[in-house]
Amino acid sequence: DFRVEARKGKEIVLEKLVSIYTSQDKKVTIPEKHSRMAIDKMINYDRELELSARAWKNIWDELDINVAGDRKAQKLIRLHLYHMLVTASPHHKDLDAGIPPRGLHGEAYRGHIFWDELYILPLYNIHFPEVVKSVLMYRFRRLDRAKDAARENGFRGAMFPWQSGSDGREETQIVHLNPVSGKWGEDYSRLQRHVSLAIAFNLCNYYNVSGDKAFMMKYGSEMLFEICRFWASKCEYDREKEGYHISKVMGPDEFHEKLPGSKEGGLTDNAYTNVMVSWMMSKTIEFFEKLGEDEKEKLRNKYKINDEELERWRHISSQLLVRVNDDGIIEQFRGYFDLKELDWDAYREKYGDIHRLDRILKAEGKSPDDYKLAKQADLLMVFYNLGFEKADRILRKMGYELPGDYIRRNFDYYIARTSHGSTLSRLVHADLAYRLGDYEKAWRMYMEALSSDLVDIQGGTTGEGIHCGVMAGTVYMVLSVFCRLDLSGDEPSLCPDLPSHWKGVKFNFTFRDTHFRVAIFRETLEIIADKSLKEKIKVHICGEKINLERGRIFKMNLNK
Ligand code: IFM
Repeated sequence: DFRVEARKGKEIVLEKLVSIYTSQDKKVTIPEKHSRMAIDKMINYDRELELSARAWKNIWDELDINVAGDRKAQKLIRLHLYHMLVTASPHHKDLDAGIPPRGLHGEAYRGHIFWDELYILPLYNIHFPEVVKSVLMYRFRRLDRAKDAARENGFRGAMFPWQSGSDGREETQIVHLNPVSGKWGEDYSRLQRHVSLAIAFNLCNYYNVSGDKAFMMKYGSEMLFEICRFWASKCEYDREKEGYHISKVMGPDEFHEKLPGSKEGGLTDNAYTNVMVSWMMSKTIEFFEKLGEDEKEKLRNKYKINDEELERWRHISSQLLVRVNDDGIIEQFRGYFDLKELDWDAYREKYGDIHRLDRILKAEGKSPDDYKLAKQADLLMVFYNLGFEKADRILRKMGYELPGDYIRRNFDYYIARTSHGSTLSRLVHADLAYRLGDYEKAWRMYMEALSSDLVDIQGGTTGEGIHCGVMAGTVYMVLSVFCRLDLSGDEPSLCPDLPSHWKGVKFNFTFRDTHFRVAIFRETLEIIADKSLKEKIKVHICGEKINLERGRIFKMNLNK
């Protein structure tokens, strides 16, 4: 209650200053005490605003991407950056929290953590690796729960949950309400065991970009080993085919939960899962082999890793089975090729918006399991995650000889059968279409992805929270696809391929403790390593190896 002497015509201003602390923050033991202390230190609203603006500027100056020649894309990229920053920023580095798919903006999925960090963390890796480390530590703290889950289900290693909350147990729903029919149905989505592959993928990316070996020795390696152990125990050897099957899983395409008519959930040899398991096992072996002898010894003793187990992972990694037809199309899962084709035009004509075809079909008394259709990219995620060359290497290592244009063929085949029922889907297809040189299609899909939350593309889901995967992914795509920034090797590499109407892009990134500023124009590229422990820094620009001198701008003509 305030008692104020009021006078006619004289304005009265009340300022309310609030301070919030949480016991989830490791540095905070008594939240109320911290809040009171903070309030006591506050002078007034204007001063707080000034401090806040300053803190924002420091973060923003690092993260901003400046696009010349496309006001709409620029605004949307900044909108996405803003919403990602209010969800996770360096201020959160000491929190025991993952990044929920719908940010801190709404209640969809009850704040559960899924695999969406796979799309989100690349952006944080290059600016705020401490945030990535903290998100990976959130998983590490729940590793024991994942080990229990593996054990309870008859496996070894660690089986991370598809959807989880603070205690790390599996919290995915087992029934699903179809708003089209008003009926409840079974939900097998917890069989998306590929969530642990996303964790392994994020671990490997973090390690490569940050070079944080101490983290890997103490935490990351255990997670990688336990995830490998889980998958090794899930593989079944087929003597006849001389290869390994993985069954009872779902891929990222949530429309397919089981084979037609089956009473049991899960599919066999989901190509995305099998290829990513192969990738992960070889990556884990590579990580181990690159360590020094002392380090290896430490991990051998601590985690009981021996040559026999490494050999088994090597064997599995080269013998996982997928099926490829005569046209070079990799089957999404065993049995997909036998499914019925859907009359897409008829459904579009009848329903208009068919992005949730699963609900439409179920309401008609049919099952999406019976058709060749997908909610979102599944097999194609392999190429999104690993890039064309690495994915190709893995497939060849697994023993598959594919036609020269098989990526294009698989892209055309699967995109024609995808309804984009997840906002993540357009992002992935836009990325691949651009890399394949399908610029018009790519740009259309990119702009749809970039506008997802602005226009509430799914007709109502934005109100339940923004979509972090597509937000962070569309921002990172500017760097990874339009500028071809590749940080998967030992040195950064760039080779711009800007959208034809863009005049230029400026951005920053950090790779293994060296901070870079980049300005790309239609004809030239400028790069400077402005902060580094090294004096000479190697980068690759359009195939050319460049030795940068710390603090000196390097200019390159892109028309050479
Ligand atoms: O993780 C995603 C999934 O891939 C598609 N459905 C929504 C989930 C949460 O964003």
